[in-house]
Parts: sequence; structure tokens; C-alpha cells
Amino acid sequence: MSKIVLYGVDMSPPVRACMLTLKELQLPYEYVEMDWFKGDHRNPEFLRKSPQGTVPLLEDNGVVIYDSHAICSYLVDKYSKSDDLYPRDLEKRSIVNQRMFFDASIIFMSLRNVSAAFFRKGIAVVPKEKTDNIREALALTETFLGTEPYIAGAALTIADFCCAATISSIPAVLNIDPEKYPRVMAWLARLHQLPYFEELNDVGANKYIAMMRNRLTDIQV
Ligand SMILES: N[C@@H](CCC(=O)N[C@@H](CS)C(=O)NCC(=O)O)C(=O)O
Repeated sequence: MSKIVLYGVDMSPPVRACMLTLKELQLPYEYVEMDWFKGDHRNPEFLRKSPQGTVPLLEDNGVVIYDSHAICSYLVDKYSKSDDLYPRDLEKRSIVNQRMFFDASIIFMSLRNVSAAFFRKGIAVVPKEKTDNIREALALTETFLGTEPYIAGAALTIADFCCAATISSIPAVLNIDPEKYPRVMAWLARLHQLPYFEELNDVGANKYIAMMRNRLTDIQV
């Protein structure tokens, strides 16, 4: 089998989504932890591979992929014996895709708009407009879960890894109110029953939460 290399930062939700997928698929890989603060993701060699300068980035025998959603779906399509995590059935796959695009465009962006403002411009105040966006992402996640155990229905898929890695990082800005979002909380608890979830997700998520909470000075709710 070819050698898989994942470049990342464990605080990053999209990186954690890839680690969860690799683990569930039991794929061996080399992990290269980037040094964010030294600007590893901005060095010319990395930018040649990923012009966006973002992690995660996956290399697989000369194939270079960035964006966690593209990486997770590639890994299942290429390496999994079953399609459970990313169904080939078009209707089922469209739901998984929708949830992943929802993560990329709504949940993750609501959080990134806070952290990028801080890291790029030193803005430590979070205006209500931005916390409203995070609450909207939570409310939609609550709606999508409905009465199903997982984010795309009855079975665990890569959309769970992508959405949960981001949602579990939201306490960096806002605590998740269990009374308002009971299905979100029950879903996160269900994912914590996976034997690797806490180690691969929570360690990095907690670092990110602590880092942001120490730096944000005024969170307007
Ligand atoms: N949609 C992308 C988002 C990747 C992303 O924005 N990663 C952040 C870390 S969480 C990053 O590398 N930021 C560095 C930067 O924007 O300079 C994905 O899912 O991989």
C-alpha cells in the first residue's frame, strides 16, 4: 500500500475530521504536525502543495489533496472495503455531501470568522453578528439531526466526523446550551462512545478552546 502523509495541527477541526476517518478505516499514516506560530503553513514548499495555505493536506503516493471533506471522501472511496462511511447510493451520498458542505460553508466558517479575525488582525472582540452565526449553525445541526442518531441518518458517516470535529470546537466562543440543543449534545455523546474519539478529537479541541478563550476579550451574545 502507498504511504499516506497527513499534514496538520491537532487544534484544527478539519484536521481532526481526517484523523477520525483514517482511524475508523484503520489506515496507517505518517502525521506531520505543523508549527502554526512559526508559519509552517506559509512556507513556499507547503504553499506549492496547497496554494490556500491551509491544513489538513494529505499526500498519498504523489496525490495531493487539501480540504478535509475532499480528503475524507477520497480515503473512503479509495481504501474502504465497504461504503458505509460514504455511501455509493446517490441519494444517500447526497445527504452526506450536503452535511459536509454545510460544515465547510456554515459551521466551520462561523468559527473561522472569529479565529481568523484574531490571528490575522488581532481582533479579540466577537460581535453579536458572529455569535448569531454560530447559534444559527447549531440550530441547523439540531434540525438536521431530527430523530436520527447520526448527522446523515441511521448510520455513522464521514459527515459525522467533519461536523462533530467543528461543533465540538464551538465552546472556543460559545458554550453549547444542552437545553436548546439536546440532539446535538446526545449526538456528541454517541460519538464519544467510539473508542478513539476522545483521544483524536477532544485533546486538540480542548487546546483550541483554551487558546481562544484566553485570547478573546469580549464575546457579545
Ligand atoms: N475547508 C477547509 C478549511 C481548512 C482551514 O481553513 N484550515 C485552517 C485551520 S482550522 C487553516 O489552515 N488556516 C490557516 C490560514 O487560513 O492561514 C478544510 O475543511 O480543510
